[in-house]
Order: sequence, then structure tokens, then C-alpha cells
Amino acid sequence: MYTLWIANKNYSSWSLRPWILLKALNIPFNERLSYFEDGESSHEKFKVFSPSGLVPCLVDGDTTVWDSLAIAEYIAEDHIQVWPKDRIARAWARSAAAEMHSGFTTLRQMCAMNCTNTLKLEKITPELQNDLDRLDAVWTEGLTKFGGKWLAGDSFTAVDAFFAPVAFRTRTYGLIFSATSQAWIDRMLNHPAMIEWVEAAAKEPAIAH
Ligand SMILES: N[C@@H](CCC(=O)N[C@@H](CS)C(=O)NCC(=O)O)C(=O)O
Repeated sequence: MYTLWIANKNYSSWSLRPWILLKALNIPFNERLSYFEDGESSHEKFKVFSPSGLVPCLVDGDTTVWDSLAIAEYIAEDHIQVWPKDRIARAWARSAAAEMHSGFTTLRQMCAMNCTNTLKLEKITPELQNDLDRLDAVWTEGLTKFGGKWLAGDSFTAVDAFFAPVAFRTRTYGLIFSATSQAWIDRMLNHPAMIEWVEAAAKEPAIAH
């Protein structure tokens, strides 16, 4: 069985991606949670189980897979439902997940995940607005092009998992999206696995991460 190392559910957006993917697809795994060091780097602490000193990290027997995208691809080798069945939807889903993985830096910096709280943004800078506009465009495209309740069709796939932390961020910071995107956000926020994540996050100690 897979072992997935993650950090604090309230703050660790990267940890949420493979966790929600496994949960939403009903793939069994053991969860190992290692708390962030309060106010300092957790690198040394995480190096004990993760070669990069970062979470998430998946261990499967002798195999260690670090980085959320590599983990999704590794799981996909045994579980084809990780990506959409349709080739065109799969290409779109991979592109959108990769864009999330390597982009949206302003959103990540200005709207850190804090899924149990509501916070006020000082202002929406042009750079942040660009990220928000791009998110709306990507989500709207997936939802209209593939016509399902999830971003790349009727099934929850890795692309939904990759944007899951953003669904929390929209709630925390009161970010505004089109009705089409908001319907997906609401679906994500009401997903039983997202609710389970928040309930666990609420029981964690707050830190100055
Ligand atoms: N690109 C990596 C990013 C992983 C990452 O940045 N993880 C953060 C936590 S969300 C971390 O482990 N930080 C260590 C620290 O804060 O010292 C991935 O996709 O897994």
C-alpha cells in the first residue's frame, strides 16, 4: 500500500493534491503527517523521508516518489482513472495541471493556503488579477469544452486535484469568479474528501508558517 507523507492540512497546499486525488478515487493509502517547524525551515525534518526535504512524498515499497506531479503520474501507472479516459481531455488535463504546478506564483505568494480561516487581502494587484483571470479562463474552458461537473469531464481526475488548493484559497480570501467557475469551486468545497481535510485541519495547532 502507498504511504503518503504530508504536512499540516491547514497550510500545505502541495500535500493536498495527491491526498485528495487518492481519497476522491478511493485508492487506499497510509497517511503520515509531519508538522512544519514553527517559523523556520522544515527541510531537515522532512529530509528523513523525502529526498528533496519537501512534502508531499509517496513511498511504495522500495520506491520513493517526491513532487506532487510525479506522484500523480506514478499513481496513474496503476490507476488509469487518475487522468481522463478521452485523449483530448487527458492532454488538456495534463496541460492545466502542469500550468498550475509551475505557474500562478503571485496567487501562491499573496494567497497562501489557510483552509480553516477567512483572511482579508490588502489589495488585488494587477499580477494577482492576471492569475485570477487565467484561472477563470482555464476552469471555464474545461467545464464548457468537456461538459462535465469536473474540470475535464464527468469524473474527478488529477486536474481537479491540482486546483483543489485554489478552491480553498477562493473561500479564504473571498475571491470572485464567473458563475461557471464558481459552480466547480462549490462542488470542490462540498466534496466529502475536502470536508474531511478541513475538519482535520481545524484540529491542528496553528503555526507561524
Ligand atoms: N513542487 C513541489 C513543491 C513542494 C513544496 O514546496 N512543499 C512545501 C510544503 S507545501 C514544503 O515541503 N516546504 C518545506 C518547508 O516549508 O520547509 C511539489 O509539487 O511537491
